[in-house]
Amino acid sequence: MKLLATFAIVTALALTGCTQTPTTESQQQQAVLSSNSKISVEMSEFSFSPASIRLPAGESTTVEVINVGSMLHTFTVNDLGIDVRLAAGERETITVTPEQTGSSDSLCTIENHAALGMVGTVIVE
Ligand SMILES: [Cu+2]
Repeated sequence: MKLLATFAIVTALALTGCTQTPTTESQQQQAVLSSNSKISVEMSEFSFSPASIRLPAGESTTVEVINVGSMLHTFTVNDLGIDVRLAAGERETITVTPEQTGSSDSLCTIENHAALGMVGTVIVE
């Protein structure tokens, strides 16, 4: 909180103390914030919810993977280098910036979980 308050004061001084295009820095920060969207994927026996997710190409997306089931699961997307392994009740947040558009398979790599339904699709567009 202390850091935030200090930042706000500094920003206010910068805005009032300068008459020439003082907003460049804050405009850049807003662009970064707006391009970073967030998606959640829940894992359980034996499915991903949602099974299909969409990611914007060339942009950073935060993906929160949550294991709401009672067994060990993974959220694995080989094409995108994603391999999140979580025990029951665990969650992990990753950041993905896919460069190429297209469709990739997601799956759980534990035993026969994929065959039982733990498969999905990641669409980069
Ligand atoms: Cu699994």
